[in-house]
Amino acid sequence: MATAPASGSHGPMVSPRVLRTQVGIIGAGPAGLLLARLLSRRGVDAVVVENRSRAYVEARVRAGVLEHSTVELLEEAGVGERLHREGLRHDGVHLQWPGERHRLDFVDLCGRSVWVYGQTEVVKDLIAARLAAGEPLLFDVRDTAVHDVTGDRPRITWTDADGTAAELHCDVVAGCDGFHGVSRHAVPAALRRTWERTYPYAWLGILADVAPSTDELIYAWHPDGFALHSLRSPSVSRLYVQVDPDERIEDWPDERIWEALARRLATPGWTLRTGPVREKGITPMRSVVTEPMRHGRLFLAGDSAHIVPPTGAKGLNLAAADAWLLAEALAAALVDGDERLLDGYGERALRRVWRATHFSWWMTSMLHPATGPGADAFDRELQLAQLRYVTSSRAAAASLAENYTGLALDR
Ligand code: RFL
Ligand code: PHB
Repeated sequence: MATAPASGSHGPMVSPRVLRTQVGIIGAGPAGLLLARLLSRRGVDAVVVENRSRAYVEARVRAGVLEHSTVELLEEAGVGERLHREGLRHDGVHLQWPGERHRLDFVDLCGRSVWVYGQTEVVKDLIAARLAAGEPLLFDVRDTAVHDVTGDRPRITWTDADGTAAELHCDVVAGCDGFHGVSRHAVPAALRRTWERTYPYAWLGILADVAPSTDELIYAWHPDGFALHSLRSPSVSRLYVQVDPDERIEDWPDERIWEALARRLATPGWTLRTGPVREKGITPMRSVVTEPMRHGRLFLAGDSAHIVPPTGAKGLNLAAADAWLLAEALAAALVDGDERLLDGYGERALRRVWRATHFSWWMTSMLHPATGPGADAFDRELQLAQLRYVTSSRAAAASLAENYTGLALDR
């Protein structure tokens, strides 16, 4: 079924442009773009509306680690080619604290790997594939709003970049508009339940034009605060340091960031290469889960329903898993007329979300010492005891490896 203007194109000036599709998707982040692609492969039409420009969403630096099953999903979506050419398979990570660096070998521990391939690249590939297929994807829309989701004919309205009002009639609305989007608020507050944990620290992240000083990620505990050495390519490094949540980026000139990284990542016989900083920013750390993920004919996916702190590298992967679950359920409902998967969507998605929420909280709690006058010596010793355990017990290491590389999608 082609997505086409339904009416209104010859109406008076005040008439909105009216469109019709099966699934109206709000947000062109990983969740919305992947959902659209998986639906298209299953013969279901969608229109994607995004309030930012294409250039903006393609440049927004965020996650970098893809679980095994996310890679498989991207292959299924027909965008695995560049990922396999330019992405870097990682078979393990390093965990360290002052004086000690230990490698966890994921392949040995659980038979799986992860891939380092930036979210920016995933998003670029998905956008290119959608546009090449001639499928609707509208950027720069304003005033997106969701209507009538508890009836049979939900709608999305917005204002196009040229100022034209537009209205999309659909069978189902997918709210993939991230944590600051509008979709979640279409679930009445009285029906919504939110679980939230705000952590007393943030990550200051940089993207630097310098060859990574490591082949695999290094997660470092240090009394000054956590540090992470990640990468994007053989010539681009991505690094983070724990800072107070109220720190201002202006107070962190590049030299100060490199000094903090060098001190926290220091290990005998190893040096940190430094280089020009291309991008830097501070990200607060929080866990949020909202329920329900379905309200009538509105379905939430990705950050619109849940946020995890980045320590477990789960945010993008959860968004991808939601997109898969929702695509399967929508195809069953809209192609085969079987609504059972759709009815179970929220429960299935939330089971995985809570597992990832626990893992992300656990990694975060193990690796971030309280700093400053309130620092608790007891907590620090517990963190170090946990790090020693996870790097010396095969059972503990295997548990970390299994969670980090990700559960199979149907679990
Ligand atoms: P996204 O990527 O936020 O995409 C949502 C899209 O919806 C658009 N949008 C709207 N469109 C139309 N109308 C509206 N009213 C709209 N409101 C919003 C937005 O412009 C955007 O394009 O959510 P999605 O698809 O669920 O994907 C989730 C991931 O992006 C996210 O989980 C991760 O990137 C989280 N995250 C990180 N995860 C990691 O695993 N490692 C990281 O290093 C990492 N860094 C980050 C992050 C998230 C950040 N946020 C949300 C501020 C750094 C940051 C800064
Ligand atoms: C990243 O490369 O941006 C990255 C890697 C691992 C994390 C978080 C972020 O846990």
